[in-house]
Amino acid sequence: MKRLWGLVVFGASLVLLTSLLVTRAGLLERQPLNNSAGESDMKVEPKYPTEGIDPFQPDPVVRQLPGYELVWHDEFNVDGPPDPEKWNFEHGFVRNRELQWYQRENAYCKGGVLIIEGRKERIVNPNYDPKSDDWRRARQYAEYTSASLNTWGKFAWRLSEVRIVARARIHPQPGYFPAIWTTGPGIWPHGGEVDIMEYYRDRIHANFAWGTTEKYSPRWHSFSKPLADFLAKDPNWLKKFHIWELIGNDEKLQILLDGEVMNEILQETAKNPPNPWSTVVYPFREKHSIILNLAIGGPGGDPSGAKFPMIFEVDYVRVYRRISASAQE
Ligand SMILES: [Ca+2]
Repeated sequence: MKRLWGLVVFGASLVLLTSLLVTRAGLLERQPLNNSAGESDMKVEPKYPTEGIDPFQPDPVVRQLPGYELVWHDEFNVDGPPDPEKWNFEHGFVRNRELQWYQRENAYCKGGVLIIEGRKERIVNPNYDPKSDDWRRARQYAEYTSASLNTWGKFAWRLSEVRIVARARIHPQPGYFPAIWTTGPGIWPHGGEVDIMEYYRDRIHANFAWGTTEKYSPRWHSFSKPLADFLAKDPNWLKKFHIWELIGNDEKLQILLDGEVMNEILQETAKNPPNPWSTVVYPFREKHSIILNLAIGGPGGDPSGAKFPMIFEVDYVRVYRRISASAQE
C-alpha cells in the first residue's frame, strides 16, 4: 500500500513536474496585464501581527490569527537539512533555461531560517547529449548550483480557504531570481499558478496565471514594483525580513507584501475557458502546493557579475485555514 501510494505520488509529481518544466518558460514572454492593485475596493484583512518583532532577525513566535486555524507550517528552526516529510527537492536543470543545477544540498536550515544558497560550481551534466534539442540535455555542464523545494504530492491547500504567510529576506545580485509560489492540480497553467513573491531584474513581482484555450499558454495577471521604491521608503529594506502573503476566499485572492496589496484578482476573472486538457474551472479554488526556490539566470538575467554564494532566506511558511462562519456557530 505504501509502495502504491509512493507510485501515485511519484506519478502525480511527474505529471506536475513535466507540465512545469515545459511551461514556466512562459515567464520569459509574459506581458503585464492591467494592474488592479489599489484600484479596487477589495477589503484587506487584518494585518499579520508583527508587534515586538525584530525585523532583522528570525521570528520564532508562531502567531495565532483570529478567525483562522494554523493547519501547516515549517519554521525552519532545526539546524540541518529541510524536513523531508514536508519537502521534495527538484534536481538538475528544470525550467526557463535557467543556469543553475538544482541539488538538495544547497538548502539547509541554520539559525532559525531556511537558507537556499546559489553557488558558482561546475557540475557535469549526466544527461549530456550534444545532439539533443532539449536544453536540459544539450548543456555539458552547469556552472551554478542552487535548490528548489516543494510540497507536491505531500501537502496542498484550497486557495479559497487559506492565508499563506511566508517571512523571507532577499539578497539581490545580478542573475538572482528567488521565488515563493504555488501551483494547482493537473496540467499547467490550467491548475493555476500564484507567484506570491518573485524578484528579478530590480523588481519585486506578484502574479497570477491560469489557463487559456491554448496548451501551455497562460493568461497572466501580473504586477511588479521597483525595488528602488521600497529602498526609497526604507534604506534598510534589504537588511530586513518581510512578510509575503496570499489570502484567498471564494470571491478573490490577494498577494500582500508587509500588509500592502501587491496584486489581486477575482475568482470569476481567473476562470479557465473550456479546453481539452483540464476539467478545472476555477484554478484558485483548487488545492495548491508551495514551492520555494532560488533560480540563477533565466528571467533573472546574467549572473556573471554576481558575488557568490547568493542567498535567499526563508524564516517560515505558515498556512492558516479560515474557520467558516458555520463552523464557528
Ligand atoms: Ca524560523
